[in-house]
Amino acid sequence: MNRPPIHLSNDLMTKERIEQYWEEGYTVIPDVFVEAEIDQLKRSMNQWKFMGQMLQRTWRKGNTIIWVDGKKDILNHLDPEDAKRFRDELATVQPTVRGMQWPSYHDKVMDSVRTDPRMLMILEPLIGNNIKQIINQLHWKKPGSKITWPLHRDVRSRRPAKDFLDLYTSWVQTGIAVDPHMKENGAMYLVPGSHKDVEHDPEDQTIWNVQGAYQDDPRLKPMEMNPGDVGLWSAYTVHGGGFNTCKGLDRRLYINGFVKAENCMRGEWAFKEGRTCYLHGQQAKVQFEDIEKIIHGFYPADHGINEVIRD
Ligand SMILES: O=C(O)CCC(=O)C(=O)O
Repeated sequence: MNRPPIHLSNDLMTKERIEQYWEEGYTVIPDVFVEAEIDQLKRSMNQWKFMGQMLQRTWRKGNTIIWVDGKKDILNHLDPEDAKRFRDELATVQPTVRGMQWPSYHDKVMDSVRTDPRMLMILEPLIGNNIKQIINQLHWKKPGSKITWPLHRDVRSRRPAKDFLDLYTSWVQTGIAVDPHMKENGAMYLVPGSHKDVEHDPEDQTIWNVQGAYQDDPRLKPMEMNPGDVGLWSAYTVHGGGFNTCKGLDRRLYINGFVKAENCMRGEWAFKEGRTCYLHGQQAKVQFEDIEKIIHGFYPADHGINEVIRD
């Protein structure tokens, strides 16, 4: 399988981690962000969650969207077997803030973390130093909620495929653990080596949603992390999120998806020749196709728009 040579390792992205990323489809870099930074992220995430709670339903302005799931949405986002299991339990569920995209246009803490020089140290050995970003995303998993992400490959969300050249070697997804990221509070699970199980054909929809095919795979394991650790996975690595069965501990994750700029026709700049690019001015086309037409904030459902969750 095609991959760049290992020549730029550093103390965060060691040779072993670069090797693990390409061989197993993931790696975890411990202790990238320190407690003070994680506290700032927690505060920001709490504010965005309160905003979602006030909005009560999924709301969008430009690339920024807050996903608030009602009962029907929660059921739709579950694996069909789980949807059957939880139907009664969900009868009285309140709207639940599941996630958000592009807080960084409006949040200095989020914008600084996505473009932090440590992120470049992690990314550069994999995709170079001219980097754009497609995913800037927050995930919450409220204790006891039925929020989950059935097993899938992120290639499903890199649309249209023609705008992403050589996706496998050009794309890296990163997740910063904000809370302890453990099995009990709904850690992301992944299947090491699953990026090598299939041809890298972005149009092959049979490899996108694979809960049934992989839920009993002996390789499946939680990507356990401490707050401040950064996990990486590829567009073809099977992964998804478990349930948060804790009573009190949330599971907050800050996800940033980066792409080699020359191989992508979309996205916001993160690093240009190694220099940080903060968000500024008009928003770029990322995943919202009407970015140039609709500039005001709106509830998509009121306009008959069914917002598909991207990852
Ligand atoms: O938040 C999680 O647990 C899962 C996230 C995920 O599967 C994704 O972003 O693709």
